[in-house]
Amino acid sequence: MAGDLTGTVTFKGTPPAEKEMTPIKDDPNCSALYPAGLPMTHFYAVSASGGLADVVVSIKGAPTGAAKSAPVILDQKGCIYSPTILAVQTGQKIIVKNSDPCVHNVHTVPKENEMKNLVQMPGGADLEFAFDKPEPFLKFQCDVHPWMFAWVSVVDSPYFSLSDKDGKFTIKNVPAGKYTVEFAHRKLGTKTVEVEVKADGATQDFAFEAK
Ligand SMILES: [Cu+2]
Repeated sequence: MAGDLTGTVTFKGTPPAEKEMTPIKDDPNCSALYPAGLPMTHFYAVSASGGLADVVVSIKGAPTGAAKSAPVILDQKGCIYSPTILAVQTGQKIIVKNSDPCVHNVHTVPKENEMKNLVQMPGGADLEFAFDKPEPFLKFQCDVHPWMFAWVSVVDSPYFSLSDKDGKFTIKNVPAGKYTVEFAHRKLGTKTVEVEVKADGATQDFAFEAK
Protein backbone atom coordinates (compact mmCIF):
# COMPACT_ATOMS: atom_id res chain seq x y z
CA MET A 1 0.00 0.00 0.00
CA ALA A 2 1.34 3.43 -0.94
CA GLY A 3 0.01 6.96 -0.89
CA ASP A 4 1.18 10.47 -1.73
CA LEU A 5 2.75 12.72 0.87
CA THR A 6 1.68 16.27 0.10
CA GLY A 7 1.89 19.60 1.87
CA THR A 8 2.74 23.27 1.78
CA VAL A 9 5.92 24.91 3.02
CA THR A 10 5.49 28.46 4.26
CA PHE A 11 7.71 31.25 5.54
CA LYS A 12 6.67 33.23 8.62
CA GLY A 13 7.92 36.77 8.94
CA THR A 14 9.78 39.00 6.54
CA PRO A 15 12.58 37.43 4.51
CA PRO A 16 15.90 39.28 4.17
CA ALA A 17 15.89 41.75 1.28
CA GLU A 18 17.17 40.45 -2.04
CA LYS A 19 20.02 42.26 -3.80
CA GLU A 20 20.46 43.48 -7.33
CA MET A 21 23.04 41.33 -9.11
CA THR A 22 25.35 44.29 -9.69
CA PRO A 23 28.47 42.36 -10.84
CA ILE A 24 26.62 41.65 -14.11
CA LYS A 25 27.26 45.27 -15.14
CA ASP A 26 31.00 44.48 -15.36
CA ASP A 27 30.42 42.09 -18.27
CA PRO A 28 29.29 43.81 -21.48
CA ASN A 29 27.91 40.60 -23.05
CA CYS A 30 25.75 39.85 -20.04
CA SER A 31 24.68 43.38 -19.12
CA ALA A 32 23.49 43.86 -22.73
CA LEU A 33 20.87 41.19 -21.98
CA TYR A 34 19.32 43.48 -19.32
CA PRO A 35 18.49 46.83 -20.96
CA ALA A 36 15.70 47.47 -18.42
CA GLY A 37 17.75 46.78 -15.28
CA LEU A 38 19.66 43.98 -13.63
CA PRO A 39 17.94 40.94 -12.10
CA MET A 40 17.61 40.43 -8.35
CA THR A 41 18.77 37.48 -6.29
CA HIS A 42 15.92 35.19 -5.18
CA PHE A 43 17.28 33.33 -2.19
CA TYR A 44 13.89 33.50 -0.44
CA ALA A 45 11.15 32.80 -2.97
CA VAL A 46 8.04 33.60 -0.93
CA SER A 47 4.61 33.87 -2.57
CA ALA A 48 1.95 36.48 -1.70
CA SER A 49 0.29 33.92 0.56
CA GLY A 50 3.55 32.96 2.29
CA GLY A 51 4.37 29.80 0.31
CA LEU A 52 8.11 29.12 0.23
CA ALA A 53 9.63 27.70 -2.96
CA ASP A 54 12.95 25.87 -3.35
CA VAL A 55 12.64 23.67 -0.27
CA VAL A 56 13.90 20.10 -0.78
CA VAL A 57 11.46 17.78 1.00
CA SER A 58 12.77 14.24 1.38
CA ILE A 59 12.02 11.08 3.33
CA LYS A 60 14.98 9.90 5.39
CA GLY A 61 15.76 6.20 5.36
CA ALA A 62 13.17 5.67 2.65
CA PRO A 63 12.78 2.27 1.07
CA THR A 64 14.13 1.94 -2.45
CA GLY A 65 11.60 2.56 -5.20
CA ALA A 66 11.43 3.04 -8.94
CA ALA A 67 14.25 5.40 -9.93
CA LYS A 68 13.36 8.78 -11.39
CA SER A 69 14.26 8.46 -15.05
CA ALA A 70 13.29 11.82 -16.59
CA PRO A 71 16.27 14.17 -16.81
CA VAL A 72 16.21 17.56 -15.10
CA ILE A 73 17.08 20.66 -17.15
CA LEU A 74 19.46 23.35 -15.92
CA ASP A 75 19.64 26.29 -18.32
CA GLN A 76 22.05 29.19 -18.54
CA LYS A 77 19.98 32.12 -19.70
CA GLY A 78 20.70 35.80 -19.15
CA CYS A 79 24.01 34.86 -17.53
CA ILE A 80 22.28 33.20 -14.62
CA TYR A 81 21.43 29.59 -13.93
CA SER A 82 17.75 28.71 -14.22
CA PRO A 83 16.53 27.32 -11.94
CA THR A 84 19.00 28.02 -9.15
CA ILE A 85 17.79 25.21 -6.86
CA LEU A 86 17.26 21.66 -8.15
CA ALA A 87 16.80 18.23 -6.64
CA VAL A 88 17.71 14.94 -8.32
CA GLN A 89 18.04 11.30 -7.38
CA THR A 90 21.48 9.66 -7.39
CA GLY A 91 22.15 8.66 -10.99
CA GLN A 92 19.41 10.91 -12.42
CA LYS A 93 20.60 12.97 -15.39
CA ILE A 94 20.95 16.75 -15.28
CA ILE A 95 21.09 18.28 -18.78
CA VAL A 96 22.82 21.67 -18.84
CA LYS A 97 21.94 24.02 -21.70
CA ASN A 98 23.49 27.28 -22.83
CA SER A 99 20.75 29.57 -24.17
CA ASP A 100 23.06 32.60 -24.07
CA PRO A 101 25.05 34.28 -26.83
CA CYS A 102 28.22 33.95 -24.74
CA VAL A 103 30.51 31.23 -23.42
CA HIS A 104 30.01 29.73 -19.96
CA ASN A 105 31.89 27.06 -18.09
CA VAL A 106 30.01 24.66 -15.90
CA HIS A 107 32.09 23.93 -12.83
CA THR A 108 30.73 21.63 -10.13
CA VAL A 109 32.10 22.07 -6.61
CA PRO A 110 31.02 18.88 -4.83
CA LYS A 111 32.01 17.66 -1.38
CA GLU A 112 31.09 13.98 -1.92
CA ASN A 113 30.98 13.54 -5.70
CA GLU A 114 33.40 13.91 -8.58
CA MET A 115 34.26 17.46 -9.70
CA LYS A 116 33.79 18.49 -13.34
CA ASN A 117 34.67 21.70 -15.16
CA LEU A 118 33.46 21.96 -18.76
CA VAL A 119 33.42 24.83 -21.25
CA GLN A 120 30.14 25.40 -23.09
CA MET A 121 30.18 27.65 -26.15
CA PRO A 122 27.14 29.63 -27.31
CA GLY A 123 25.01 27.19 -29.28
CA GLY A 124 27.19 24.38 -27.94
CA ALA A 125 25.97 20.86 -27.29
CA ASP A 126 24.12 20.18 -24.05
CA LEU A 127 26.21 18.85 -21.17
CA GLU A 128 25.17 15.93 -19.01
CA PHE A 129 25.80 15.43 -15.33
CA ALA A 130 24.80 12.73 -12.84
CA PHE A 131 25.97 12.17 -9.29
CA ASP A 132 26.59 8.85 -7.54
CA LYS A 133 26.43 9.95 -3.92
CA PRO A 134 23.82 11.85 -1.94
CA GLU A 135 24.85 15.43 -1.25
CA PRO A 136 22.79 18.44 -0.17
CA PHE A 137 23.03 21.62 -2.24
CA LEU A 138 25.97 20.63 -4.44
CA LYS A 139 27.24 23.85 -5.98
CA PHE A 140 27.46 24.62 -9.72
CA GLN A 141 29.36 27.77 -10.63
CA CYS A 142 30.64 29.54 -13.74
CA ASP A 143 34.21 30.79 -13.52
CA VAL A 144 33.62 33.25 -16.38
CA HIS A 145 30.78 34.95 -14.47
CA PRO A 146 31.48 34.92 -10.72
CA TRP A 147 27.85 35.66 -9.76
CA MET A 148 26.52 32.50 -11.48
CA PHE A 149 25.52 29.72 -9.07
CA ALA A 150 23.05 26.86 -8.90
CA TRP A 151 22.67 24.27 -6.14
CA VAL A 152 21.61 20.69 -6.76
CA SER A 153 20.51 18.45 -3.90
CA VAL A 154 21.23 14.78 -4.67
CA VAL A 155 18.96 12.36 -2.80
CA ASP A 156 19.54 8.60 -2.63
CA SER A 157 15.89 7.61 -3.07
CA PRO A 158 13.02 8.64 -5.36
CA TYR A 159 11.04 9.93 -2.35
CA PHE A 160 11.67 13.66 -2.54
CA SER A 161 10.12 16.79 -3.99
CA LEU A 162 11.01 20.46 -4.43
CA SER A 163 8.42 22.95 -3.19
CA ASP A 164 6.96 25.02 -6.02
CA LYS A 165 6.27 28.78 -6.23
CA ASP A 166 3.26 28.36 -3.92
CA GLY A 167 5.25 26.23 -1.46
CA LYS A 168 3.44 23.05 -2.47
CA PHE A 169 5.11 19.67 -2.76
CA THR A 170 4.08 16.09 -3.56
CA ILE A 171 6.08 12.93 -2.95
CA LYS A 172 4.31 10.22 -4.88
CA ASN A 173 3.60 6.58 -4.00
CA VAL A 174 5.25 6.44 -0.59
CA PRO A 175 4.89 2.96 0.95
CA ALA A 176 2.73 3.23 4.08
CA GLY A 177 4.83 3.61 7.21
CA LYS A 178 6.35 5.98 9.77
CA TYR A 179 9.10 8.23 8.48
CA THR A 180 11.31 11.17 9.29
CA VAL A 181 10.68 13.85 6.68
CA GLU A 182 13.36 16.47 6.07
CA PHE A 183 12.71 20.05 4.93
CA ALA A 184 15.91 21.66 3.62
CA HIS A 185 16.31 25.27 2.47
CA ARG A 186 19.73 26.47 1.38
CA LYS A 187 19.63 29.61 3.52
CA LEU A 188 17.22 28.60 6.29
CA GLY A 189 18.73 25.20 7.12
CA THR A 190 17.28 21.75 7.65
CA LYS A 191 14.43 20.62 9.91
CA THR A 192 12.80 17.23 10.36
CA VAL A 193 9.27 16.12 11.23
CA GLU A 194 7.95 12.64 12.04
CA VAL A 195 5.15 11.64 9.68
CA GLU A 196 2.98 8.57 9.35
CA VAL A 197 2.00 7.84 5.76
CA LYS A 198 -1.18 5.78 5.58
CA ALA A 199 -2.42 3.70 2.68
CA ASP A 200 -4.24 6.75 1.30
CA GLY A 201 -1.27 9.08 1.89
CA ALA A 202 -0.63 11.93 4.30
CA THR A 203 -0.48 15.71 4.47
CA GLN A 204 2.33 17.49 6.27
CA ASP A 205 2.79 21.26 6.16
CA PHE A 206 5.87 23.01 7.46
CA ALA A 207 6.71 26.62 8.36
CA PHE A 208 10.20 28.13 8.34
CA GLU A 209 10.60 31.27 10.44
CA ALA A 210 12.72 34.34 9.88
CA LYS A 211 16.07 33.92 11.61
CU1 LIG B 1 28.83 32.02 -17.26
